[in-house]
Amino acid sequence: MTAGDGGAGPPPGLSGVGLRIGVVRARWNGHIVDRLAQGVGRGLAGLGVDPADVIDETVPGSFELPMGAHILASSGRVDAVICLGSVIRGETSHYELVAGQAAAGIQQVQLGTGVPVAFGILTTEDEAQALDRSEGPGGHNVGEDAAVVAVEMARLAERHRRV
Ligand code: DLZ
Repeated sequence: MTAGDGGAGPPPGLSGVGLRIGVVRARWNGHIVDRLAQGVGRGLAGLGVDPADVIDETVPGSFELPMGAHILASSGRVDAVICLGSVIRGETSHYELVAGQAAAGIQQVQLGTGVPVAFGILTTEDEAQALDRSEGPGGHNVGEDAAVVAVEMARLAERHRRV
């Protein structure tokens, strides 16, 4: 998260060392989602998450992201899940349905399972906006933001877990 994008940035000292993170990627608009996944990789690595602790899965489209997240979140194998997708209004006849159901489903999964699920889905007017929000190193990449969210929320859950 960078200044000016509305994000507050990671809390000081945030560390992902030892966390296991699930990443669910939609194959629809795969060229955009690949860029988001690269951002996730950079974000998690920057916080010390071991790549061997990242479980990667794909689903057909953003509509299936909540189900993919639910499968990983309820597996007991991950501390948080990151969902990655791209829904482009100009190219999607039922944009509101796909984007809305993905968002509502993801919230339902994290509240239902207690495992944090980060929303890394771009919902844009056109492809140019999607490219702009999934930039390479040094640029703004929503995948990188989602990595920080996943680690921060996993740590929050960990601090309040009943033993
Ligand atoms: C069908 C569809 C459409 C039109 N657009 C998108 C999109 O922009 N982004 C996305 O991730 N998925 C899209 N899909 C696919 C749906 O998410 C879903 O995979 C199918 O409707 C099958 O359930």
